[in-house]
Amino acid sequence: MAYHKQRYERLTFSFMDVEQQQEAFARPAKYFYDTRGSQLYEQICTLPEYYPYRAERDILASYAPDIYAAMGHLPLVEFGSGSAAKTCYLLTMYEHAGQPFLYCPVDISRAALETSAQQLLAAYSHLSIHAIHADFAGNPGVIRALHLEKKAMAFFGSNLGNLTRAESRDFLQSTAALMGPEDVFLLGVDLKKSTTLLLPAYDDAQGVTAAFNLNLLHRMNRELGANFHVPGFTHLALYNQEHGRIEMHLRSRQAQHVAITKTAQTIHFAAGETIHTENSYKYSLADIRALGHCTGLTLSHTWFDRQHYFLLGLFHREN
Ligand code: AVI
Repeated sequence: MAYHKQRYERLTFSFMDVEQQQEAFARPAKYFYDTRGSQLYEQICTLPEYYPYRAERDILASYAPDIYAAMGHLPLVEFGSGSAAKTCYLLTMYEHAGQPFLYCPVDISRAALETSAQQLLAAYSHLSIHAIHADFAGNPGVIRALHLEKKAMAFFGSNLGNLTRAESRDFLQSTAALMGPEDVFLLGVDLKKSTTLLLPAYDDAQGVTAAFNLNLLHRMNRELGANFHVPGFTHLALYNQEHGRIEMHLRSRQAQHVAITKTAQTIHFAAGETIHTENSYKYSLADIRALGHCTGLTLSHTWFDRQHYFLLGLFHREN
């Protein structure tokens, strides 16, 4: 893979060539996250119904010393780092150790990488950053550019949940292939639970998740020259028991035609027909252990929030 590099004091940036970035997934979650979609997702994370963000943050806030001790003082690579708000709990442990440390955020948003790098370098005097601007989703191997001998890798936010079971296996398998015997992988996973908790988390009273879902239609109108009449669709969230996943759909209120200029298509929707926009898979502890096992990873440590809504699991490579 070809990378461009820029170096500053304590900060290195690597940019992966855009044409080498893969479009590996059938329903890539990334299309939700244009500027408006990213703002709406930030808002979702503050909603009373959306427990996953708070639950994972609470685990990090409560157990950061234990997690850091189990990981060791290894360079920390984070997939989908965003604002790195939760990662700070771990970075603070590294800083308190009083030794130099390296943080390698990987993100699709260059703006998020630049902003967070500036803030982190100002906050932590022992920190150096090597940021990678890349679409890592289908390809965790983008981090080979870092040439790290040993490393800890982290994937927070239950982002694994937006991949199908097969894609999750591929992601973990590719991650395991990057790991040496002393490397570790810290994974945040949303646990299976009652639908009385799950459904409101994806269909909140203020309608923020609905706006996040409907934003896809605004985006298609803008970027693909589509003519979706957005009020002609409603947000639908359901739990698919068989697959163990929340599904988000957009349901057509009436029979209608939509033209998409860029793809030269006209699509007919029957009344009540839905566009399936997102999956958010939920896992049990046994599912996660099994997923690790079939991808060559052993789950060596687990941490839960007080309500057992969410799990942070630490994996080692199986020998
Ligand atoms: C980013 N991802 C883990 C969120 C989730 O819970 O699946 C995306 C989301 N979709 C609706 N609300 C939040």
